[in-house]
Amino acid sequence: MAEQYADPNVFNMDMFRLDGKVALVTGASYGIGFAVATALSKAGAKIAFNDINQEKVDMGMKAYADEGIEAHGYVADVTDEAAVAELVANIERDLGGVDILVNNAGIIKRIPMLEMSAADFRQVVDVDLNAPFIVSKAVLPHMIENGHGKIINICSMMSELGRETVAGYAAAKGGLKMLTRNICSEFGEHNIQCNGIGPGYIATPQTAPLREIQPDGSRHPFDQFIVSKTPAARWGTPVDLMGTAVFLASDASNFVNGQVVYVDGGILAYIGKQPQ
Ligand code: NAP
Ligand code: GCO
Repeated sequence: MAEQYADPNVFNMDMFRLDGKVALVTGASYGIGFAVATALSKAGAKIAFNDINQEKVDMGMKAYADEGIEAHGYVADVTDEAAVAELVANIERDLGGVDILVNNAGIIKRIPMLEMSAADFRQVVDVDLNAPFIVSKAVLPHMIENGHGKIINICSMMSELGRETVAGYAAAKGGLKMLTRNICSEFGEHNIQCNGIGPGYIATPQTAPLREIQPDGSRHPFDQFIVSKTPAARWGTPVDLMGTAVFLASDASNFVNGQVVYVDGGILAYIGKQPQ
């Protein structure tokens, strides 16, 4: 038999399990964050999440309880360094140090660039790029001390492509792809893997304006545009992201680092339907 460089029997499906791990998913009262946290919980992780106000945290806690998940919710603005330090300390007190961080919290402002104020641009970059830096910095010391860690940044198709009206968002998500690569570079030697998930167009409150039914009952033009540009011929749902999140949070991906996995129904690979 040819020399085996590793015993293939080492591989087993428990490598996809997260039992005994503590996961923090930011902005996870609903939407993509809620689905990702639910997936990590189903794989065995203990779940901590935050949102920007108590009302949303309470809403999230009920939603997790309805799924039979014992989540721990905290009020924290991810752009506020002191609030993030307190968040991470409270999680450590309640659950233990964070083993898995999902930087999910995010906002978008759809404004033509010439009408977008610098304050609007800064606010989007603050939440979508500065905050992942802040929260990652807060959890990395424990991961280094523990000798392992997983950071998953929720990037976007806009980490690769631009479009009208999303200058701040595309700049932030492009930067988040490079922050992902930088965390990989700086901490890989500590057995810390930092990867991104790049969702395509996903049906959540964030994209609801792009799917609004028109006054004449027709579908939003952007809705029709996206469906025509996506080989899967549909919008994604948060459920479509759950398997990739578990993979990137688990030991099954310990040699995957600095990558962005696009879960987009093929839209980034497709030039678009030819004119009929
Ligand atoms: P969403 O429905 O707007 O949810 C975003 C979450 O982040 C909300 O819970 C929101 O809380 C929270 N949040 C916003 N600012 C925060 C802050 N400063 N501190 C703490 N929490 C904050 O968005 P989504 O569609 O689920 O998207 C989640 C992530 O996926 C975002 O990073 C988004 O950019 C990214 N993404 C979305 C799509 C898509 O098509 N939906 C595609 C690619 C990437 P509040 O409700 O209290 O504001
Ligand atoms: C938009 C959408 C997109 C999606 C997502 C695509 O206005 O174009 O909100 O930005 O949210 O980021 O990957």
